[in-house]
Amino acid sequence: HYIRFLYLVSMLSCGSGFLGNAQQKNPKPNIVYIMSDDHAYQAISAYGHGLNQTPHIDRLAQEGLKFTRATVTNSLCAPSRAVLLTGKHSFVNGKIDNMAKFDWNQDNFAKMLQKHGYQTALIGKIHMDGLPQGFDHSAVLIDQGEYYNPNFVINGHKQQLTGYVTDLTTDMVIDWIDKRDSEKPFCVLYHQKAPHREWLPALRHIQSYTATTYPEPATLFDDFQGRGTAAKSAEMNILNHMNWAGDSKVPPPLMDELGLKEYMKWDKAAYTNNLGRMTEEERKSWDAVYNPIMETFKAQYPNMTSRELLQWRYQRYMQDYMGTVAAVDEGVGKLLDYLKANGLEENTIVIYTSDQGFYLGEHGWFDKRFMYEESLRTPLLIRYPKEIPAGKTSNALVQNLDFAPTLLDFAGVEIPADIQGESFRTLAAGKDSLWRDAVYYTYYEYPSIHMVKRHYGIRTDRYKLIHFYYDVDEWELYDLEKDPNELSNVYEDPDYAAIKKHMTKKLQDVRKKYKDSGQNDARYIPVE
Ligand code: SGN
Ligand code: CA
Repeated sequence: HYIRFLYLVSMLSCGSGFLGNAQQKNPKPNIVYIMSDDHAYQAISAYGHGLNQTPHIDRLAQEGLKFTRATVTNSLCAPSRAVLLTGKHSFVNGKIDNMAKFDWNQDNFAKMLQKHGYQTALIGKIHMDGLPQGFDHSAVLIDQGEYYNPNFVINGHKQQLTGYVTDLTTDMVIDWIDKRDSEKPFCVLYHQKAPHREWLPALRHIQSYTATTYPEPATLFDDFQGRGTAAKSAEMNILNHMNWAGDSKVPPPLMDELGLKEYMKWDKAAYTNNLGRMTEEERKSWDAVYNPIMETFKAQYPNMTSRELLQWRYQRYMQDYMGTVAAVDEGVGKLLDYLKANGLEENTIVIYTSDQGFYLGEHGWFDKRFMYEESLRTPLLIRYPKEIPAGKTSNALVQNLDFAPTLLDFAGVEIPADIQGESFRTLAAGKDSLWRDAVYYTYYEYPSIHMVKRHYGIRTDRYKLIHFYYDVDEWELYDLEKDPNELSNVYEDPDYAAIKKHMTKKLQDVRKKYKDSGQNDARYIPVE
Protein backbone atom coordinates (compact mmCIF):
# COMPACT_ATOMS: atom_id res chain seq x y z
CA HIS A 1 0.00 0.00 0.00
CA TYR A 2 2.83 2.31 0.83
CA ILE A 3 4.47 1.78 -2.57
CA ARG A 4 1.14 2.31 -4.25
CA PHE A 5 0.69 5.54 -2.38
CA LEU A 6 4.11 6.83 -3.46
CA TYR A 7 3.31 5.88 -6.99
CA LEU A 8 0.09 7.88 -6.93
CA VAL A 9 1.84 10.90 -5.44
CA SER A 10 4.48 10.79 -8.11
CA MET A 11 1.87 10.61 -10.81
CA LEU A 12 0.08 13.63 -9.38
CA SER A 13 3.16 15.71 -8.73
CA CYS A 14 4.75 15.06 -12.09
CA GLY A 15 1.62 16.03 -13.89
CA SER A 16 2.93 15.19 -17.29
CA GLY A 17 3.01 11.50 -16.90
CA PHE A 18 3.73 8.11 -15.66
CA LEU A 19 7.01 7.27 -14.02
CA GLY A 20 7.83 3.66 -13.32
CA ASN A 21 8.74 2.66 -9.77
CA ALA A 22 12.31 2.09 -10.77
CA GLN A 23 12.75 5.62 -11.92
CA GLN A 24 11.38 7.01 -8.65
CA LYS A 25 13.96 5.14 -6.68
CA ASN A 26 16.65 5.95 -9.15
CA PRO A 27 16.41 9.35 -10.70
CA LYS A 28 19.37 8.87 -13.05
CA PRO A 29 18.23 9.40 -16.62
CA ASN A 30 18.22 6.66 -19.21
CA ILE A 31 20.10 7.35 -22.43
CA VAL A 32 19.21 6.33 -25.96
CA TYR A 33 21.98 7.53 -28.25
CA ILE A 34 20.91 7.06 -31.86
CA MET A 35 23.64 7.44 -34.44
CA SER A 36 23.25 6.67 -38.10
CA ASP A 37 26.07 6.29 -40.56
CA ASP A 38 26.60 9.01 -43.18
CA HIS A 39 23.23 10.66 -42.50
CA ALA A 40 23.49 14.17 -43.95
CA TYR A 41 21.55 16.89 -42.12
CA GLN A 42 20.26 17.84 -45.57
CA ALA A 43 18.32 14.56 -45.44
CA ILE A 44 16.39 15.35 -42.24
CA SER A 45 13.30 17.44 -42.88
CA ALA A 46 13.67 19.29 -39.55
CA TYR A 47 16.77 20.92 -41.05
CA GLY A 48 14.62 22.47 -43.75
CA HIS A 49 16.33 21.42 -46.97
CA GLY A 50 13.11 20.11 -48.45
CA LEU A 51 14.62 16.97 -49.94
CA ASN A 52 12.73 14.31 -47.99
CA GLN A 53 10.40 13.76 -45.06
CA THR A 54 11.58 12.33 -41.75
CA PRO A 55 8.53 12.84 -39.52
CA HIS A 56 9.79 10.67 -36.67
CA ILE A 57 13.27 12.14 -36.38
CA ASP A 58 11.61 15.55 -36.63
CA ARG A 59 9.66 14.75 -33.45
CA LEU A 60 12.95 15.08 -31.58
CA ALA A 61 13.33 18.61 -32.95
CA GLN A 62 9.74 19.51 -32.06
CA GLU A 63 9.99 18.08 -28.57
CA GLY A 64 13.62 18.90 -27.97
CA LEU A 65 16.59 20.92 -29.17
CA LYS A 66 18.05 21.13 -32.67
CA PHE A 67 21.72 22.03 -33.06
CA THR A 68 22.41 23.63 -36.43
CA ARG A 69 26.19 23.76 -36.17
CA ALA A 70 27.16 20.50 -34.54
CA THR A 71 30.39 19.21 -36.05
CA VAL A 72 32.67 16.20 -35.90
CA THR A 73 36.41 16.34 -35.24
CA ASN A 74 37.37 13.88 -38.01
CA SER A 75 34.75 13.14 -40.65
CA LEU A 76 35.03 9.38 -40.92
CA CYS A 77 33.19 6.42 -39.45
CA ALA A 78 35.52 4.65 -37.07
CA PRO A 79 37.42 7.74 -35.88
CA SER A 80 34.10 9.39 -35.13
CA ARG A 81 33.01 6.42 -33.03
CA ALA A 82 36.30 6.49 -31.14
CA VAL A 83 35.80 10.19 -30.38
CA LEU A 84 32.27 9.49 -29.20
CA LEU A 85 33.44 6.78 -26.79
CA THR A 86 36.51 8.54 -25.42
CA GLY A 87 35.67 12.26 -25.61
CA LYS A 88 39.18 12.73 -27.00
CA HIS A 89 40.52 13.84 -30.37
CA SER A 90 41.76 11.20 -32.82
CA PHE A 91 45.41 12.10 -32.23
CA VAL A 92 44.89 11.35 -28.54
CA ASN A 93 42.66 8.25 -28.66
CA GLY A 94 44.80 6.81 -31.45
CA LYS A 95 42.02 5.88 -33.89
CA ILE A 96 43.05 8.37 -36.56
CA ASP A 97 41.54 6.63 -39.58
CA ASN A 98 39.43 3.61 -40.52
CA MET A 99 42.54 1.39 -40.63
CA ALA A 100 44.25 2.24 -37.32
CA LYS A 101 43.63 -0.13 -34.44
CA PHE A 102 41.31 1.08 -31.70
CA ASP A 103 42.54 0.29 -28.22
CA TRP A 104 39.44 -0.89 -26.37
CA ASN A 105 41.48 -1.03 -23.16
CA GLN A 106 41.46 2.75 -22.85
CA ASP A 107 38.69 4.31 -20.81
CA ASN A 108 35.37 5.19 -22.43
CA PHE A 109 32.15 6.75 -21.16
CA ALA A 110 30.22 3.48 -21.35
CA LYS A 111 32.72 1.86 -18.96
CA MET A 112 32.29 4.79 -16.59
CA LEU A 113 28.49 4.56 -16.75
CA GLN A 114 28.73 0.84 -16.05
CA LYS A 115 30.78 1.55 -12.93
CA HIS A 116 28.04 3.90 -11.78
CA GLY A 117 25.24 1.40 -12.02
CA TYR A 118 24.14 1.76 -15.61
CA GLN A 119 23.23 -1.16 -17.83
CA THR A 120 24.80 -0.57 -21.19
CA ALA A 121 24.37 -1.92 -24.70
CA LEU A 122 25.86 -1.30 -28.11
CA ILE A 123 23.75 -2.36 -31.07
CA GLY A 124 24.53 -1.90 -34.76
CA LYS A 125 27.59 -0.55 -36.53
CA ILE A 126 30.79 0.12 -34.62
CA HIS A 127 33.35 -0.52 -37.37
CA MET A 128 36.15 -1.37 -34.97
CA ASP A 129 37.71 -4.74 -34.34
CA GLY A 130 37.70 -6.45 -31.00
CA LEU A 131 35.01 -7.20 -28.47
CA PRO A 132 33.50 -3.84 -27.44
CA GLN A 133 34.34 -2.93 -23.87
CA GLY A 134 31.98 -1.01 -21.63
CA PHE A 135 28.85 -2.86 -22.70
CA ASP A 136 26.85 -5.52 -20.88
CA HIS A 137 25.44 -6.46 -24.24
CA SER A 138 26.73 -5.95 -27.75
CA ALA A 139 25.30 -6.90 -31.13
CA VAL A 140 27.50 -5.39 -33.80
CA LEU A 141 27.93 -5.62 -37.54
CA ILE A 142 31.24 -6.79 -38.99
CA ASP A 143 33.11 -3.86 -40.58
CA GLN A 144 30.60 -1.99 -42.78
CA GLY A 145 27.88 -4.57 -42.30
CA GLU A 146 25.26 -5.70 -44.82
CA TYR A 147 21.78 -4.46 -45.65
CA TYR A 148 19.99 -7.76 -46.30
CA ASN A 149 20.10 -10.72 -43.94
CA PRO A 150 23.22 -9.33 -42.26
CA ASN A 151 25.80 -10.99 -40.06
CA PHE A 152 25.95 -9.72 -36.49
CA VAL A 153 28.45 -10.50 -33.78
CA ILE A 154 26.32 -10.91 -30.68
CA ASN A 155 28.40 -10.80 -27.52
CA GLY A 156 31.33 -12.18 -29.47
CA HIS A 157 29.42 -14.82 -31.44
CA LYS A 158 28.82 -14.45 -35.14
CA GLN A 159 25.33 -15.09 -36.36
CA GLN A 160 23.44 -14.35 -39.58
CA LEU A 161 20.06 -12.74 -38.94
CA THR A 162 17.06 -12.79 -41.23
CA GLY A 163 15.67 -9.45 -42.26
CA TYR A 164 16.62 -5.91 -43.14
CA VAL A 165 19.51 -4.44 -41.15
CA THR A 166 17.83 -1.19 -40.14
CA ASP A 167 14.72 -2.94 -38.84
CA LEU A 168 16.76 -5.63 -37.10
CA THR A 169 18.86 -3.01 -35.32
CA THR A 170 15.78 -1.14 -34.10
CA ASP A 171 14.11 -4.33 -32.92
CA MET A 172 17.20 -5.48 -31.04
CA VAL A 173 17.41 -2.12 -29.28
CA ILE A 174 13.78 -2.24 -28.19
CA ASP A 175 14.09 -5.87 -27.19
CA TRP A 176 17.13 -5.12 -25.03
CA ILE A 177 15.40 -2.19 -23.31
CA ASP A 178 12.36 -4.36 -22.77
CA LYS A 179 14.31 -7.14 -21.10
CA ARG A 180 16.58 -4.93 -19.02
CA ASP A 181 16.63 -4.82 -15.23
CA SER A 182 14.13 -2.03 -14.64
CA GLU A 183 15.70 -1.26 -11.27
CA LYS A 184 18.71 0.28 -12.97
CA PRO A 185 19.16 3.13 -15.43
CA PHE A 186 20.24 2.19 -18.94
CA CYS A 187 22.28 3.54 -21.79
CA VAL A 188 22.01 2.09 -25.27
CA LEU A 189 24.01 3.08 -28.32
CA TYR A 190 21.65 2.49 -31.24
CA HIS A 191 23.94 2.66 -34.27
CA GLN A 192 22.34 2.25 -37.68
CA LYS A 193 24.41 1.18 -40.66
CA ALA A 194 22.11 3.14 -42.98
CA PRO A 195 22.35 5.34 -44.96
CA HIS A 196 25.91 4.16 -45.64
CA ARG A 197 26.99 3.08 -49.11
CA GLU A 198 25.94 0.98 -51.09
CA TRP A 199 22.42 2.22 -50.27
CA LEU A 200 20.05 -0.73 -50.48
CA PRO A 201 16.63 0.41 -49.28
CA ALA A 202 14.06 -1.91 -47.74
CA LEU A 203 11.68 -3.48 -50.23
CA ARG A 204 8.73 -1.55 -48.82
CA HIS A 205 10.45 1.69 -49.87
CA ILE A 206 11.93 1.02 -53.29
CA GLN A 207 8.80 1.64 -55.35
CA SER A 208 8.14 5.15 -54.09
CA TYR A 209 11.74 6.31 -53.69
CA THR A 210 12.87 5.23 -57.16
CA ALA A 211 9.92 7.22 -58.53
CA THR A 212 11.01 10.46 -56.83
CA THR A 213 12.92 13.26 -58.55
CA TYR A 214 15.20 15.32 -56.34
CA PRO A 215 16.18 18.97 -56.82
CA GLU A 216 19.80 19.40 -57.88
CA PRO A 217 22.12 21.29 -55.55
CA ALA A 218 23.46 24.62 -56.87
CA THR A 219 27.01 23.26 -56.98
CA LEU A 220 26.35 19.90 -58.69
CA PHE A 221 28.50 20.97 -61.66
CA ASP A 222 31.23 22.63 -59.59
CA ASP A 223 34.49 23.14 -61.52
CA PHE A 224 36.56 23.91 -58.39
CA GLN A 225 37.90 27.23 -59.58
CA GLY A 226 38.76 29.26 -56.52
CA ARG A 227 39.81 26.25 -54.48
CA GLY A 228 43.09 24.42 -54.04
CA THR A 229 44.51 21.09 -55.10
CA ALA A 230 42.68 19.04 -52.46
CA ALA A 231 39.17 19.75 -53.74
CA LYS A 232 40.32 19.33 -57.34
CA SER A 233 42.01 15.99 -56.79
CA ALA A 234 39.47 14.31 -54.51
CA GLU A 235 37.79 11.26 -55.98
CA MET A 236 34.23 11.74 -54.85
CA ASN A 237 32.48 12.80 -58.03
CA ILE A 238 29.10 11.18 -58.64
CA LEU A 239 29.74 10.81 -62.36
CA ASN A 240 33.36 9.68 -62.31
CA HIS A 241 34.01 7.95 -59.00
CA MET A 242 30.86 6.07 -58.17
CA ASN A 243 30.48 2.42 -58.93
CA TRP A 244 28.04 1.59 -61.72
CA ALA A 245 26.85 -1.71 -60.32
CA GLY A 246 27.37 -1.44 -56.56
CA ASP A 247 26.15 2.14 -56.30
CA SER A 248 23.98 2.97 -59.31
CA LYS A 249 22.62 -0.62 -59.45
CA VAL A 250 23.39 -1.17 -63.12
CA PRO A 251 23.62 -4.99 -63.34
CA PRO A 252 27.11 -6.21 -64.40
CA PRO A 253 25.84 -7.75 -67.69
CA LEU A 254 24.31 -4.40 -68.66
CA MET A 255 27.55 -2.65 -67.73
CA ASP A 256 29.36 -4.93 -70.17
CA GLU A 257 26.77 -4.37 -72.86
CA LEU A 258 27.08 -0.59 -72.55
CA GLY A 259 30.86 -0.67 -72.16
CA LEU A 260 30.79 0.79 -68.62
CA LYS A 261 34.02 0.09 -66.77
CA GLU A 262 34.49 -0.79 -63.14
CA TYR A 263 35.84 2.26 -61.32
CA MET A 264 36.77 0.22 -58.29
CA LYS A 265 37.85 -3.32 -58.85
CA TRP A 266 35.22 -4.70 -56.52
CA ASP A 267 32.29 -2.93 -58.18
CA LYS A 268 30.63 -5.90 -59.86
CA ALA A 269 31.39 -8.16 -56.91
CA ALA A 270 29.79 -5.67 -54.55
CA TYR A 271 26.58 -5.71 -56.56
CA THR A 272 26.52 -9.49 -56.80
CA ASN A 273 27.28 -9.94 -53.12
CA ASN A 274 24.81 -7.33 -51.87
CA LEU A 275 21.92 -8.56 -53.96
CA GLY A 276 23.05 -12.14 -53.48
CA ARG A 277 22.13 -11.87 -49.80
CA MET A 278 18.46 -11.53 -50.65
CA THR A 279 16.12 -14.49 -50.60
CA GLU A 280 14.59 -15.48 -53.92
CA GLU A 281 11.38 -13.69 -52.99
CA GLU A 282 13.22 -10.53 -51.97
CA ARG A 283 15.24 -10.56 -55.17
CA LYS A 284 12.06 -10.87 -57.23
CA SER A 285 10.54 -7.80 -55.59
CA TRP A 286 13.78 -5.89 -56.08
CA ASP A 287 14.09 -6.79 -59.75
CA ALA A 288 10.45 -5.90 -60.41
CA VAL A 289 11.31 -2.31 -59.49
CA TYR A 290 14.90 -1.95 -60.71
CA ASN A 291 14.74 -3.88 -64.00
CA PRO A 292 12.42 -1.39 -65.74
CA ILE A 293 14.67 1.50 -64.57
CA MET A 294 17.65 -0.22 -66.16
CA GLU A 295 15.72 -0.94 -69.36
CA THR A 296 15.01 2.77 -69.72
CA PHE A 297 18.63 3.61 -68.95
CA LYS A 298 19.82 1.12 -71.57
CA ALA A 299 17.70 2.84 -74.21
CA GLN A 300 18.75 6.37 -73.22
CA TYR A 301 22.42 5.83 -72.51
CA PRO A 302 23.80 6.03 -76.09
CA ASN A 303 22.41 9.56 -76.51
CA MET A 304 23.26 10.95 -73.06
CA THR A 305 25.74 13.80 -72.64
CA SER A 306 28.08 13.60 -69.66
CA ARG A 307 26.00 16.32 -68.01
CA GLU A 308 22.87 14.19 -68.40
CA LEU A 309 24.72 11.16 -67.17
CA LEU A 310 25.72 13.01 -64.01
CA GLN A 311 22.12 14.09 -63.56
CA TRP A 312 20.89 10.53 -63.98
CA ARG A 313 23.47 9.20 -61.53
CA TYR A 314 22.63 11.94 -59.05
CA GLN A 315 18.96 10.93 -59.12
CA ARG A 316 19.79 7.22 -58.78
CA TYR A 317 22.06 8.03 -55.85
CA MET A 318 19.50 10.18 -54.08
CA GLN A 319 16.66 7.71 -54.61
CA ASP A 320 18.54 4.85 -52.99
CA TYR A 321 20.12 7.00 -50.28
CA MET A 322 16.79 8.54 -49.28
CA GLY A 323 15.17 5.12 -49.47
CA THR A 324 17.55 3.84 -46.80
CA VAL A 325 16.87 6.92 -44.66
CA ALA A 326 13.15 6.08 -44.67
CA ALA A 327 13.67 2.91 -42.63
CA VAL A 328 15.95 4.75 -40.20
CA ASP A 329 13.21 7.28 -39.63
CA GLU A 330 10.57 4.60 -39.08
CA GLY A 331 12.87 2.97 -36.54
CA VAL A 332 13.13 6.19 -34.58
CA GLY A 333 9.33 6.40 -34.58
CA LYS A 334 9.04 2.85 -33.29
CA LEU A 335 11.56 3.52 -30.54
CA LEU A 336 9.88 6.76 -29.45
CA ASP A 337 6.50 5.04 -29.40
CA TYR A 338 7.98 2.25 -27.29
CA LEU A 339 9.41 4.71 -24.76
CA LYS A 340 6.09 6.49 -24.51
CA ALA A 341 4.03 3.34 -24.16
CA ASN A 342 6.33 2.14 -21.39
CA GLY A 343 6.45 5.28 -19.30
CA LEU A 344 10.06 5.96 -20.22
CA GLU A 345 9.53 9.16 -22.14
CA GLU A 346 10.15 11.65 -19.36
CA ASN A 347 13.27 10.17 -17.89
CA THR A 348 15.08 9.18 -21.06
CA ILE A 349 17.50 11.38 -22.96
CA VAL A 350 17.16 10.67 -26.67
CA ILE A 351 19.86 11.87 -29.02
CA TYR A 352 19.82 11.62 -32.79
CA THR A 353 23.01 12.22 -34.73
CA SER A 354 25.24 10.81 -37.46
CA ASP A 355 28.88 9.77 -37.40
CA GLN A 356 29.50 12.70 -39.77
CA GLY A 357 27.85 14.73 -42.48
CA PHE A 358 27.70 13.71 -46.13
CA TYR A 359 27.62 15.20 -49.61
CA LEU A 360 24.35 14.86 -51.44
CA GLY A 361 25.66 16.15 -54.75
CA GLU A 362 27.08 19.44 -53.44
CA HIS A 363 30.27 20.11 -55.44
CA GLY A 364 29.27 17.10 -57.52
CA TRP A 365 30.26 14.88 -54.61
CA PHE A 366 29.18 11.95 -52.49
CA ASP A 367 31.12 10.79 -49.36
CA LYS A 368 32.58 13.04 -46.63
CA ARG A 369 36.13 13.48 -45.10
CA PHE A 370 36.57 17.17 -45.92
CA MET A 371 36.40 19.97 -43.39
CA TYR A 372 33.97 21.74 -45.73
CA GLU A 373 30.52 22.27 -44.25
CA GLU A 374 28.46 19.32 -45.52
CA SER A 375 30.85 16.74 -44.10
CA LEU A 376 32.09 18.70 -41.08
CA ARG A 377 28.61 19.32 -39.78
CA THR A 378 26.43 16.52 -38.51
CA PRO A 379 22.77 16.47 -37.49
CA LEU A 380 22.17 16.69 -33.76
CA LEU A 381 18.82 16.58 -32.01
CA ILE A 382 18.32 15.98 -28.32
CA ARG A 383 15.15 15.41 -26.38
CA TYR A 384 14.95 15.35 -22.59
CA PRO A 385 11.77 17.03 -21.39
CA LYS A 386 12.94 17.24 -17.77
CA GLU A 387 15.64 19.76 -18.67
CA ILE A 388 15.54 20.73 -22.30
CA PRO A 389 12.81 23.06 -23.52
CA ALA A 390 10.90 21.89 -26.59
CA GLY A 391 11.23 23.28 -30.09
CA LYS A 392 14.39 25.35 -29.63
CA THR A 393 17.36 25.74 -31.96
CA SER A 394 21.00 26.32 -31.02
CA ASN A 395 23.84 27.39 -33.28
CA ALA A 396 26.50 26.71 -30.63
CA LEU A 397 29.71 25.06 -31.85
CA VAL A 398 29.20 21.70 -30.17
CA GLN A 399 31.08 18.62 -31.39
CA ASN A 400 30.95 14.85 -31.18
CA LEU A 401 33.90 15.34 -28.80
CA ASP A 402 31.31 16.58 -26.29
CA PHE A 403 29.06 13.51 -26.16
CA ALA A 404 31.06 11.56 -23.58
CA PRO A 405 31.32 14.42 -21.04
CA THR A 406 27.72 15.51 -21.66
CA LEU A 407 26.30 12.07 -21.05
CA LEU A 408 28.47 11.58 -17.97
CA ASP A 409 27.25 14.93 -16.70
CA PHE A 410 23.60 13.96 -17.20
CA ALA A 411 24.29 10.69 -15.40
CA GLY A 412 25.87 12.50 -12.46
CA VAL A 413 29.27 10.93 -13.06
CA GLU A 414 32.39 13.01 -12.56
CA ILE A 415 34.04 13.94 -15.86
CA PRO A 416 37.69 12.81 -15.91
CA ALA A 417 40.16 15.66 -16.36
CA ASP A 418 41.75 14.14 -19.45
CA ILE A 419 38.51 14.21 -21.46
CA GLN A 420 38.88 16.91 -24.10
CA GLY A 421 35.23 17.59 -24.87
CA GLU A 422 32.92 19.71 -22.76
CA SER A 423 29.49 19.00 -21.37
CA PHE A 424 26.72 20.85 -23.18
CA ARG A 425 24.13 19.97 -20.55
CA THR A 426 23.69 23.55 -19.30
CA LEU A 427 23.76 24.91 -22.81
CA ALA A 428 21.08 22.45 -23.92
CA ALA A 429 18.88 23.50 -21.01
CA GLY A 430 18.90 27.00 -22.51
CA LYS A 431 20.77 28.47 -19.55
CA ASP A 432 23.52 31.02 -19.99
CA SER A 433 26.80 29.26 -20.43
CA LEU A 434 30.18 30.13 -21.84
CA TRP A 435 30.89 28.10 -24.90
CA ARG A 436 33.87 27.62 -27.22
CA ASP A 437 34.19 30.01 -30.16
CA ALA A 438 36.17 27.67 -32.42
CA VAL A 439 36.20 23.96 -33.21
CA TYR A 440 39.27 22.00 -34.16
CA TYR A 441 39.34 19.42 -36.94
CA THR A 442 41.87 16.83 -38.16
CA TYR A 443 41.76 14.35 -41.06
CA TYR A 444 44.46 11.75 -41.80
CA GLU A 445 43.22 9.00 -44.13
CA TYR A 446 45.34 9.75 -47.22
CA PRO A 447 46.37 8.33 -49.60
CA SER A 448 43.27 6.19 -49.52
CA ILE A 449 39.86 5.71 -51.08
CA HIS A 450 38.42 9.06 -52.30
CA MET A 451 41.86 10.70 -52.11
CA VAL A 452 41.02 13.52 -49.72
CA LYS A 453 44.30 15.07 -48.64
CA ARG A 454 45.33 15.29 -45.01
CA HIS A 455 44.30 18.49 -43.34
CA TYR A 456 43.50 20.22 -40.11
CA GLY A 457 41.84 23.50 -39.31
CA ILE A 458 39.45 25.56 -37.24
CA ARG A 459 35.97 26.86 -37.78
CA THR A 460 34.56 29.81 -35.91
CA ASP A 461 31.15 31.39 -36.10
CA ARG A 462 32.00 33.03 -39.43
CA TYR A 463 35.35 31.80 -40.75
CA LYS A 464 37.16 28.61 -41.54
CA LEU A 465 40.90 28.12 -41.89
CA ILE A 466 42.26 24.85 -43.29
CA HIS A 467 45.81 23.60 -43.83
CA PHE A 468 46.29 20.78 -46.34
CA TYR A 469 49.63 19.02 -45.89
CA TYR A 470 51.60 15.79 -46.50
CA ASP A 471 52.09 16.04 -50.28
CA VAL A 472 50.99 19.68 -50.56
CA ASP A 473 51.34 22.73 -48.33
CA GLU A 474 48.21 24.76 -49.01
CA TRP A 475 46.04 27.01 -46.90
CA GLU A 476 42.38 27.87 -47.42
CA LEU A 477 40.30 30.52 -45.72
CA TYR A 478 36.54 30.85 -46.15
CA ASP A 479 34.10 33.53 -45.17
CA LEU A 480 31.06 31.41 -44.43
CA GLU A 481 28.76 34.39 -44.17
CA LYS A 482 29.57 35.75 -47.63
CA ASP A 483 30.35 32.39 -49.19
CA PRO A 484 28.29 29.65 -47.52
CA ASN A 485 29.05 27.17 -50.31
CA GLU A 486 32.80 27.65 -49.81
CA LEU A 487 33.57 28.41 -53.43
CA SER A 488 36.18 31.07 -52.93
CA ASN A 489 39.38 30.68 -50.95
CA VAL A 490 40.29 34.15 -49.61
CA TYR A 491 43.56 33.15 -47.93
CA GLU A 492 45.61 35.38 -50.24
CA ASP A 493 43.00 38.14 -50.47
CA PRO A 494 44.47 41.35 -48.94
CA ASP A 495 41.03 42.34 -47.65
CA TYR A 496 41.21 39.32 -45.34
CA ALA A 497 44.77 39.89 -44.10
CA ALA A 498 43.65 40.76 -40.57
CA ILE A 499 41.20 37.86 -40.39
CA LYS A 500 43.88 35.50 -41.66
CA LYS A 501 46.26 36.64 -38.94
CA HIS A 502 43.60 36.29 -36.27
CA MET A 503 42.54 32.83 -37.47
CA THR A 504 46.14 31.63 -37.74
CA LYS A 505 46.76 32.62 -34.14
CA LYS A 506 43.52 30.97 -33.05
CA LEU A 507 44.47 27.77 -34.82
CA GLN A 508 47.82 27.72 -33.00
CA ASP A 509 46.05 28.27 -29.67
CA VAL A 510 43.56 25.51 -30.30
CA ARG A 511 46.28 23.07 -31.32
CA LYS A 512 48.09 23.88 -28.12
CA LYS A 513 44.95 23.48 -26.04
CA TYR A 514 44.26 19.99 -27.43
CA LYS A 515 47.95 19.08 -27.38
CA ASP A 516 48.20 18.62 -31.12
CA SER A 517 51.29 19.71 -32.95
CA GLY A 518 53.27 19.38 -36.16
CA GLN A 519 54.82 16.36 -34.48
CA ASN A 520 51.47 14.61 -34.42
CA ASP A 521 51.06 15.11 -38.14
CA ALA A 522 54.56 13.79 -38.74
CA ARG A 523 53.73 10.70 -36.69
CA TYR A 524 51.10 9.69 -39.22
CA ILE A 525 53.28 9.90 -42.29
CA PRO A 526 53.98 6.24 -42.98
CA VAL A 527 57.62 5.29 -43.22
CA GLU A 528 58.31 4.02 -46.76
C1 SGN B 1 33.79 2.28 -47.92
C2 SGN B 1 33.14 3.07 -49.03
C3 SGN B 1 33.68 4.48 -49.06
C4 SGN B 1 33.58 5.11 -47.70
C5 SGN B 1 34.28 4.23 -46.70
C6 SGN B 1 34.30 4.74 -45.30
N1 SGN B 1 33.40 2.46 -50.28
O1 SGN B 1 35.13 2.09 -48.20
O2 SGN B 1 32.94 5.22 -50.00
O3 SGN B 1 34.17 6.38 -47.69
O4 SGN B 1 33.65 2.97 -46.71
O5 SGN B 1 33.02 4.97 -44.82
S1 SGN B 1 32.58 1.12 -50.72
O6 SGN B 1 32.78 0.97 -52.17
O7 SGN B 1 33.16 0.01 -49.98
O8 SGN B 1 31.22 1.32 -50.37
S2 SGN B 1 32.82 5.03 -43.29
O9 SGN B 1 31.54 5.67 -43.04
O10 SGN B 1 32.83 3.67 -42.82
O11 SGN B 1 33.95 5.80 -42.78
CA1 CA C 1 30.18 7.14 -41.74
